[in-house]
Amino acid sequence: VYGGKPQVDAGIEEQKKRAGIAAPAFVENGMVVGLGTGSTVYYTIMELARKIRDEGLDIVAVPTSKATELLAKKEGISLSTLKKHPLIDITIDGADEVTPDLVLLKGAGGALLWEKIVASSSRSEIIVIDERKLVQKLGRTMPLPVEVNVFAGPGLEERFIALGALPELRMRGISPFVTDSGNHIYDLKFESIEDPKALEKELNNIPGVLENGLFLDLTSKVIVGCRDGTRVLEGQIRDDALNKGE
Ligand code: A5P
Repeated sequence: VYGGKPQVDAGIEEQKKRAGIAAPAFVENGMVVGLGTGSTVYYTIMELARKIRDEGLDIVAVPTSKATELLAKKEGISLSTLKKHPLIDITIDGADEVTPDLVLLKGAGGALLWEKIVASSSRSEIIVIDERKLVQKLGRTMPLPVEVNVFAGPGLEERFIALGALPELRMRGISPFVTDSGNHIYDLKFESIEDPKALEKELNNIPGVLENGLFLDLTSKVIVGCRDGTRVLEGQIRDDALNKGE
């Protein structure tokens, strides 16, 4: 399945739905749940809302974007914040690319900063994707989003080029795209990302860069919606590290 070229066909929406609605099976009464952003997690949010209505599931949720906050509110999910709940039991989120060792590229939807903060505050991070998202190496099918402070300006482009990327300021119409925190996003096109760990550090060391879309060592499980059902890729359980405050 890995390495397949992205292709859009009638099966993709169903694959997203299969993955999205499978994830709430890991949610238990009384949990604090991080809610990701995107069209796959949409199905997760709808399924959680259904379980709250029909089965009396009792949770509070911390959203990773204003869009998710609005949807969750509309669906009657009780919301909270990291201020009130700094430790999240389980987060369910989407991704744009996933490698066999569960390293993620995220941020196509522009929510990477809050998503990464919530992921790093979660005991367990479950990723829901359709099978197009499985890749051998990151950066080949999607650019890497980097959230930057507006003040830093286009001077950052030279820094990104020095790292081997072709940077493009994300636009919405004729104006730069603005994130939920009021920042801009550069999409960095690489031929392929050979060393995500080094790149993540190098990018976040550039003054003005707030966060990038590489998610390392954060994923507990990936639920992949496939043509014939779902399959689960297992990662690491983060309970211990978080409990010890490491
Ligand atoms: C949002 O910024 C992203 O990280 C999303 O999680 C990602 O783009 C997945 O979205 P889809 O499920 O819509 O592909």
